[in-house]
Amino acid sequence: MIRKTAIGACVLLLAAGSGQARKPPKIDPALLSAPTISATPVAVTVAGFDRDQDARVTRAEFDAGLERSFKHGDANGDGQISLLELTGWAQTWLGNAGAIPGQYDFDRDGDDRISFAEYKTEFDRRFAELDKDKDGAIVRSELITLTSPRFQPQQRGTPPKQPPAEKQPLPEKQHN
Ligand SMILES: [Ca+2]
Ligand SMILES: [Ca+2]
Ligand SMILES: [Ca+2]
Repeated sequence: MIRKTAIGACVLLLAAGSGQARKPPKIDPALLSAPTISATPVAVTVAGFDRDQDARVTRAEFDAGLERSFKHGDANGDGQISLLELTGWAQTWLGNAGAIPGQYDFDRDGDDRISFAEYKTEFDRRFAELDKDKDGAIVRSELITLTSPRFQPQQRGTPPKQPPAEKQPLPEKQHN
């Protein structure tokens, strides 16, 4: 009697388990086609330059932020950010030692040191790029990045537009 009940319970558990496996959670197609909202490391840095916390970085706040972050990055205070100092600067201000902008963005004269002029040149370029409406201030909508989904959800019954890559003729194997 007891044994029978135990077996019955096992069967029920198995049934419940397999039932769950057959039904994957439904994914809202709207979520798959929605753009991904993100912020680049430099956008995070620029957002941090907002001194009066009105979520708007003015040119004056930007310039002050440049001086502050440069001085912070120049750990030994010799007026230059060395490559070693740049690693610490990137880790602190960009959130990762390998983030962009890096050595090759800043060091225009290739002397393995970043002067304040070089630092400002790169950040000035970034300011112009970020300030999309050219009003001289950077708001949050100018700091975020919208990325379109890489894979659009396919409509039912629509065949893929391109054949799989392995079935496409390779250019180097074509004969003229
Ligand atoms: Ca230094
Ligand atoms: Ca340099
Ligand atoms: Ca703006």
